[in-house]
Amino acid sequence: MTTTIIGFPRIGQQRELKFATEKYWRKQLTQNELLQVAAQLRKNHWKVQQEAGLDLIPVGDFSFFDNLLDTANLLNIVPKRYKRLGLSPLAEYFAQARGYQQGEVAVKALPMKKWFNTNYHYIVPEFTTDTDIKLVGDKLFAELDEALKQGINAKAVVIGPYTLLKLSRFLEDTTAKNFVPALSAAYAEIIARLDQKKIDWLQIDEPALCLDVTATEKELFKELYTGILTPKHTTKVLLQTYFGDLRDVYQEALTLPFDGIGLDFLEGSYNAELVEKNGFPATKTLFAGVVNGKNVWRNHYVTTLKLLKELTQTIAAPIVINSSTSLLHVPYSAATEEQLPADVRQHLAFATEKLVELKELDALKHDKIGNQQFLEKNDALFANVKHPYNAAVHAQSDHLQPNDYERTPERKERQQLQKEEFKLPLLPTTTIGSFPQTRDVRQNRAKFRKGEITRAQYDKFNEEKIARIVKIQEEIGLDVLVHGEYERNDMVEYFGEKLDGFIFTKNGWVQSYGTRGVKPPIIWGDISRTAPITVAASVFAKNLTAKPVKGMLTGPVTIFNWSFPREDIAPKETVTQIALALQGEVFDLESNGIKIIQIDEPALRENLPLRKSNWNQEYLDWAVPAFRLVHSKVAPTTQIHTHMCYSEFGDIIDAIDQLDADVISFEASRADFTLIDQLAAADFQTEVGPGVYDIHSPRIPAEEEVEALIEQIIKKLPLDRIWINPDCGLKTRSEEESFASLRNIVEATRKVRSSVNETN
Ligand code: THG
Ligand code: ZN
Repeated sequence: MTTTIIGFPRIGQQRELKFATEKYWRKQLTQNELLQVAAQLRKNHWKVQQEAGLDLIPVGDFSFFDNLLDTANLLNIVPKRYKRLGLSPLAEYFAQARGYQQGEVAVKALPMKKWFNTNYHYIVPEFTTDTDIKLVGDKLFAELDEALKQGINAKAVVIGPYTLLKLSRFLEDTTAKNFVPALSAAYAEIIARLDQKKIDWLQIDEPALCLDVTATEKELFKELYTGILTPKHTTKVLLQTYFGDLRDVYQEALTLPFDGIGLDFLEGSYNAELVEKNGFPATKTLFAGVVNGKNVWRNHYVTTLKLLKELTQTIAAPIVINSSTSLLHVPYSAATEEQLPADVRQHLAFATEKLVELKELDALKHDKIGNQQFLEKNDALFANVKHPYNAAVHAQSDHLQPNDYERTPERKERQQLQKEEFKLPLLPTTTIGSFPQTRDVRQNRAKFRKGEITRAQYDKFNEEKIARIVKIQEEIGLDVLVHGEYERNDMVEYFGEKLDGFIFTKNGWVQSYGTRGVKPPIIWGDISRTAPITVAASVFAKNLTAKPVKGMLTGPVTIFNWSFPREDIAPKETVTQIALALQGEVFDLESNGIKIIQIDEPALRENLPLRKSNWNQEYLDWAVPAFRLVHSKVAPTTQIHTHMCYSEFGDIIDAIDQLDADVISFEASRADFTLIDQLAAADFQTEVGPGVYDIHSPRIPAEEEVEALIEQIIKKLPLDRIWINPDCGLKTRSEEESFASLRNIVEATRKVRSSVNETN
């Protein structure tokens, strides 16, 4: 049997690619130097895979920013406004990913979106009438040459045309259909080039086939691949799917002349049934995704071998043992996490450990003599695992009653009580919570972590920051203030660190977008809160001002979704434990006089199952109650806010309303009013703050511009249920930009208020 993976993390064990790229952006590194770093990283990563004994090694999975952007550029799908800049290919590539500004010339970046149900983001390609698809790029072929020279058994990797079309934007009345012949021709040409290089396999990634596929989309899929696979070729073509099952196009995939089909047997557990029911032709190779590319736990060999055995018994086709997804979604190696207790670390498998697992599974599959020992060792690991058990947590979660999830009185009545309580002006203004994490703030944290300053010194610095930002917010004239979140690194990592039941890596970075990464906490035991987390900072801020100060928490669903979850218990159980811990924090904030509490759920949307039919049962049915559990027992006059961003919310508006928060702020500054129209149409009951300032852009919105935007919003939504705020936290912006923008927002709001009052 053969082993392979779908892709390998590319940022480097020490995030070398991140640091080199950012240096290049700051002009501290030449293009050549950056290219050198990248080539060295590829070389190392291929070597690691080769030495681990992997048979087929992916090439083309490397990227300076994003693979979908790479694929678009390979095929000349580059909007004119970037081409017009006349830059080098690499600079033009980064201009699309990050925007470009040089003197008067400014071009915005292409939009970025969540990659399926992961925390990775892709760049959205754009098709217009003048998009001229042809194979122009050299990246894939140059990387293959590098790999071949190094003696690597390379499997070429690209993202497929179906997924490309599904994730792109179509402007100027173009549709996906317009581009089918040109795309088919271009992919066929890729295969022809690989033929010349005598590449054995081309892996075409088509995760979008695991979404719901309509009849029209099915035709699109068939048409694309009939065109691609018809010309004669010797390089074998693998249709690689992941993140779900192939139920809607399984027959079509079998019928089309693919040489291999890659199925994810973990997230797409239904795939096993598909194979069993419909068979799998002996003329194709099955790439069986059995080692989890999205979680950090060791593979349980007994279970995996059982699945592989069933497959071998059902089908006559050759089987390649594969990861279930690219390993992009897990950190590089657990071997260097020496600070973790050995009994915990032995359960972890990051990217490099997963390579070993693939090899061991392969050996076991062949029943080689002497292998029994690592099967037994692996089994013992699972037999002896001890996730910390917290009886008090179970006592609490086992006794939850329906009314623990019901807040009373109903929202309409609360809205009245809260208007009397806070006496806020019409169109109250606020921020999302974080203020810029300036260099000194990060340095202070770094010093504390290294033990260079004491806890008291660390806290004092942050208190001075809080005092300063409270004053600045008062001066700007905001109505509901925040403390600024200077004490937080990441909104999930911070809470994970304070809650019992999580473990942390030193270097477990996972790419989130471009050069940015996150270090997801790992859920290891039952979760509980041992002490107040945010109370001191919020109360400190509250005591400095007569205005209301909003307490800031990350919600249970987001903490869960942005962590690596346990697999021995259901998501519902873990998320309930997190919710109960946060409920304690909410009570403590409330009893310490914090009467407005925001519980952020930016990641609520992203873990929705890929198929709509599974949304409720598999997800919303536990996600929505978890949020409600956190806040349902507060006083009617305590105002609960939430915040969401990074996604489109149109199709889950009802679920959001059912969170039963009093106020929600949204990322909605894309200047089109889609979301606002959708909210109006759904008769949305939660008070809403649609973002009026796009914090992802360095541009400061003019007062008139914000005023015009607010005028539009108040025409569409009930006036007494609108809040005015930026569209996300200000953490990544400069203070100069943030303060100027907030001033303009507050001023614009005042103007609208007085014009509303005049007409009334
Ligand atoms: N936290 C977590 N996941 C997230 C976000 C988050 N996923 C979605 C979205 N936000 C992704 N956005 C970002 C934005 C900035 C950074 C990471 C993800 C970032 N990272 C620093 C870096 O890579 O240099 C690391 C910061 C650190 O030292 O902790 O700036 O907010 N969990
Ligand atoms: Zn946000």
